[in-house]
Amino acid sequence: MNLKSSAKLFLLLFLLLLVSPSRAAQQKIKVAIIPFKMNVGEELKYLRDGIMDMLSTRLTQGADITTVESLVVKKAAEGITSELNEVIARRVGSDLGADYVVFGSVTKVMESLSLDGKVVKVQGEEPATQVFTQSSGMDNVIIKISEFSQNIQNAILGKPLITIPLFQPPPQPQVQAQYPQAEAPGPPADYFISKKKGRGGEEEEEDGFFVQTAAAKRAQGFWRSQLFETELWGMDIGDVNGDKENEIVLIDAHNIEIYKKAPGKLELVKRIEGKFYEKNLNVDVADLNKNGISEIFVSSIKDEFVNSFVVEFNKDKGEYRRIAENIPWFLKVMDLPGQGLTLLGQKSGTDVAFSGDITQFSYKNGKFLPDQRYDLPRNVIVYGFNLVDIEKTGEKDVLFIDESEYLRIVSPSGELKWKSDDQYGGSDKYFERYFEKDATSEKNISKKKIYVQPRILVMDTNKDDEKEIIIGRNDSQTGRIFKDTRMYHKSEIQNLGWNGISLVENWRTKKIDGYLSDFQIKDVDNDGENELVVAVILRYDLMQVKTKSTVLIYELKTRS
Ligand SMILES: [Ca+2]
Ligand SMILES: [Ca+2]
Ligand SMILES: [Ca+2]
Ligand SMILES: [Ca+2]
Repeated sequence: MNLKSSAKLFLLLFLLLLVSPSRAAQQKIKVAIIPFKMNVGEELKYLRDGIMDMLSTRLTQGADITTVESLVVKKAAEGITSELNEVIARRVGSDLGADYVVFGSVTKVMESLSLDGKVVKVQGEEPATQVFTQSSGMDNVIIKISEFSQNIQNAILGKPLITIPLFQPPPQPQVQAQYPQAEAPGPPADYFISKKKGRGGEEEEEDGFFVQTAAAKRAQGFWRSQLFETELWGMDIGDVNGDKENEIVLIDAHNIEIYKKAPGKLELVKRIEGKFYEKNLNVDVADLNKNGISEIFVSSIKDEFVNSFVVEFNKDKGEYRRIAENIPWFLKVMDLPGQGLTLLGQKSGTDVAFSGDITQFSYKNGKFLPDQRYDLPRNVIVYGFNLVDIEKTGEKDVLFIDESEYLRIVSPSGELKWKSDDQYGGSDKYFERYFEKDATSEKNISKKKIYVQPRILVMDTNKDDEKEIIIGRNDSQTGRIFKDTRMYHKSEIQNLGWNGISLVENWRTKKIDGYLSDFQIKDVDNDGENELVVAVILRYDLMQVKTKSTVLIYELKTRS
């Protein structure tokens, strides 16, 4: 577990402590929580207090339960000299005047955290109720602690134990929506802002405080999906089961889920569980082997090495399976000028995370094989870049987000044509790599976070036969000063066009409350028109404890 997520966990746990209600005990069930045994490394020791705090908060929520003051329990627990068991727990509970005693341990197994608890009724000789949960990886620890705490309460109240699904919509989202509800009635609001410096030929008209181009009028509102109890790290759209309708493919750090757009929600079609030791970075969907079913290209990290794979639905067997795996390339599917959808790859080097030329793959004899190399500037990475024939000369200029997150356009010969004044992209999706001694480190080995920039689209979004550039940006409250501490809380998507000397804004979405992790412009609801579809992580939803994600869908079609 890295420092950033540790700090995040701590912050969340701390905030939970703040909302812990202290009510007078009145005919309430009294519970003593004995500090858990920590079988974890030093770096996770702080978790104990956090878990204890969360336990007592959750225990008392919505139930007539009160807890014995933690310092009092601590003091009593110090007197325990032998291994804690039910008998001793009953004795301690009795001394403290408690009705129930909770004790247990937290154990780190590989990259997972195991929470083992026992709930002992002090009176009588009822056997203890065991409560157990395990996180897969360290990413879902908070959800699991929350589940564990809920189950301790359930055990005391004699209710059945529950499992909070990591990647499934809750039956009814309980969070106060930060967005208009899905299929909300009433007139659609205008969620787009546009500027006067639109592309030539666009009609401009006054509308309130903004001068809008006709393009801006195309987007009139957005729809929000249910919440997902995970961090969505990537998203793409395509017909992945061959029924001629598009599905939406979502990935979190370990799993793939396929949904279809249904009235009011995204409906789960298939969940493809991944391995906890695989860390997904990017997903693209395209039918590159031309069999009528789109493949799912997942760039993934295993033991800090690139280990990508391709999943495709097999119609005969009726199942999704990996048609290629252990691919040592970062993969990306892009719609390139003059050649259409193309699979690109880039390797990882020993001294740099992304090394070597961006290479085009072709499908031959049932295999995706590296083929033609692109001669691109050295610092161009396969993520956060695209090719665009900006001046329509037939030359493919390179558009990319540079190391400082400025957008650059570079000619094929390497000449800088344009650089943005504002920063774009911005990602806190990363993987970690160990590198041999570098100038910035005293040690022989240093660990670095490698951030993966979100996609840049180049396409005609308004059917005027001119391509636009669609790019996302995440805003940070702390700015981008601290390289390893990124706290993005708001985001937006911009549609840019080339006016002959620079890229100018046609329109942008209004600010989105959350971290933009991926987006796509495709026909997500199968009505023949493309939508702008955005995956958002609602990370600052502190009171809710759990990280949630959602998908926004913006209509782009022109309204008459
Ligand atoms: Ca389909
Ligand atoms: Ca296919
Ligand atoms: Ca256009
Ligand atoms: Ca559509």
